[in-house]
Amino acid sequence: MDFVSAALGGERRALARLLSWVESGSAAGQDALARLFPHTGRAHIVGITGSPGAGKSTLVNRLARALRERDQRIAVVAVDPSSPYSGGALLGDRLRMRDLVEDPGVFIRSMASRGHPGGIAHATRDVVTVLDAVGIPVVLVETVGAGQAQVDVARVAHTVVLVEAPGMGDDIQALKAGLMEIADIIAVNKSDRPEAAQTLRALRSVHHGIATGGHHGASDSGAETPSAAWEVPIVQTSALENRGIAELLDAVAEHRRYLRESGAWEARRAEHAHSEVQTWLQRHFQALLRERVPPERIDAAVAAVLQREQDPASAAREVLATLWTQLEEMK
Ligand SMILES: Nc1nc2c(ncn2[C@@H]2O[C@H](COP(=O)(O)OP(=O)(O)OP(=O)(O)O)[C@@H](O)[C@H]2O)c(=O)[nH]1
Ligand SMILES: [Mg+2]
Repeated sequence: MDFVSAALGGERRALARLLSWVESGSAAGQDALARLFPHTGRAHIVGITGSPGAGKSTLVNRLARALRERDQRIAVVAVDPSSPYSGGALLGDRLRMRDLVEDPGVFIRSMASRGHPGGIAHATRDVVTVLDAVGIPVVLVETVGAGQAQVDVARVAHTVVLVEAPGMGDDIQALKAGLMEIADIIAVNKSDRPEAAQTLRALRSVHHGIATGGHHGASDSGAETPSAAWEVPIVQTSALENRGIAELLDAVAEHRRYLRESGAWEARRAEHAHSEVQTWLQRHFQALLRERVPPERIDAAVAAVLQREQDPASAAREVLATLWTQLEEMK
């Protein structure tokens, strides 16, 4: 069976199979990605990031439902550190997403946060590529609650929604984590709680003065940041009480329009492409090392360093020289 054609034809099982291949970094996954790539470029990728417990999953659940009411097909990708298994079950149980899981217009994928060659951001990118290729117009990507993955979502998403919530002390957690810089939209969730007013004030004062528009622009891809500025909107939501969801979706749609009209969409594509090519270069190179340099050669280098016969950088350079020699001989 040709899973790529089947998935492109809308078969969910074939899609699930492709995603598993891609996630595990298998050769079959890489072949599938190569065939799917020409079909990509249409989906709007929306990253949902923020502090642990801010309500990202609850909000994603609400957004997914609201999008379905607008008759949009969607996919949800949730990076779940506790999930060794990828699939909808865990998410379905915990978030009462069962009716969403059963909805043929919704595709839910829960990814483990570990065990991906190239890292989780890269694996997420590949998963999103597949979902984009099969024609799903909106993909919501929820990051894990903490760490670099929160920031890395900007490497995948066109639009980053930063979810903040009251009750995490007076200081804004996201500032420390470097999240404020990547936010295109800020959602102050749990606005049903009285302390939310304080969080909102704090965010407004902090946010005032932060450069807008070029927040993803600190890239090394050389892509021009668009001149037109984007004013980061702060939207109050209560995922619990299902309030502010339409406003948040409007802000997301507005940001998409902005990206398209300002040229920022293409700039962001260039950043993503740059980061992807870099990651693949590293992956290919590591594979080459693994395949071409025997482990004993590396052990010998380590031994030389332990004996203080050689410093680590020189030892590594010599290992590399062995690889070059091999490649020369292959010619
Ligand atoms: N009061 C209130 N509670 C909320 C709201 N949204 C989520 N919660 C609660 O906050 C807790 C955490 O919600 P999650 O949606 O799991 O938060 P999360 O950001 O996905 O958490 P991690 O993925 O673990 O980082 C749960 O107990 C939710 O019921 C809200 O709008 N108001
Ligand atoms: Mg969550």
